[in-house]
Amino acid sequence: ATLKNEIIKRLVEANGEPISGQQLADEFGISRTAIWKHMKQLQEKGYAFETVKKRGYVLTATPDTVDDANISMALETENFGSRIIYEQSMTSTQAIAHNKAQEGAPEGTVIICEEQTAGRGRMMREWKSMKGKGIWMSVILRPEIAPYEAPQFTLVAAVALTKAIADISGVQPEIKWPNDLLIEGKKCTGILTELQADPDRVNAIIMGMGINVNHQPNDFEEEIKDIATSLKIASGKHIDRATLVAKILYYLEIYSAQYVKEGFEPIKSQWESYSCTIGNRIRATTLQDVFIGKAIGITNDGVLQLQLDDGTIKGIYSADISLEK
Ligand code: BTX
Repeated sequence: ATLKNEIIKRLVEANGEPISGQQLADEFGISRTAIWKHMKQLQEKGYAFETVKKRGYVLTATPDTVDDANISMALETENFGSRIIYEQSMTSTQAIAHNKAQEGAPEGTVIICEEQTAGRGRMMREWKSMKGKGIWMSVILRPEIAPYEAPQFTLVAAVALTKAIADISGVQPEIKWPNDLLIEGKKCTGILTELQADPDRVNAIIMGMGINVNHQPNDFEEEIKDIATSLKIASGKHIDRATLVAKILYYLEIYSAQYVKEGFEPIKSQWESYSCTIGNRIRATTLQDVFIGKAIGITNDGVLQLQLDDGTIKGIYSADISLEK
């Protein structure tokens, strides 16, 4: 798979200049027949080439997929995304990422697909993952942190996602604590942070991200059509998903490294500037209780600070929140 990615990358960099099969064969140290076989397989995946007589191949089209070749050619990371596991259909990228992490997959490994048949949110809720329309991916992170710090990674990912989406689509989502991105009050993105840990040490964070990208209003299932939106609906344009994936990995790599080195504080101010939660009166539904009050901030640990009507301040670690009039 990696060699095919390299071939595609080489043809993209050639920028319309034909490259001969012989030249590719020499550069990659394989036979012309082997190159030809790779080209044929790439064509089957939706890549198109023009063959300029005697002079070689020109890449003329890439498929509208999030396959590894498409993502690789847009990558600008040091390490994240150097290993990409891609399939048309998966049960849940999160489930597969858990297995791969257990088997020792390195930091920055990406699991991504066109369609999930059993995508999930928090507390085993369902996450709708329509074929070819969104980004359904999990990234394996291996930060040297204690398990209690892991929830902050949801906030780190939220900042990375917000910046990547704004860069690529031109639309700036708002962060709804803890794990949603909204555009005009509707959900375009959900984040699911899961852990593999010993009592005092994180072995892996499985960072799941679901982004509605090219859905039209009619694409949303009945259950979510009133609460969901997509980047296409918000921006009015078709978004190249592979380019967006590459941008997400770029910011995720930067911000997770910064978090490990400097802690949450430098990222917190960015998080607050994108948040639509802070300053509002909200209802927080935890597993045991409901709290109503004004969200006045998050702590350096990422805990939501809620000022209740009697003036006391309650730290909320995990909850579903909604705006309260
Ligand atoms: P959550 O529990 O905060 O939100 C789940 C809720 O969001 C659902 O109950 C439903 O109301 C609503 N919902 C479901 N699908 C969508 C959608 N496509 N758009 C908007 N709203 C929706 C949020 O959980 C975390 C979701 C993470 C999803 C990623 S996808 C890649 C990875 N693999 C996997 O199985 N999950 C993660």
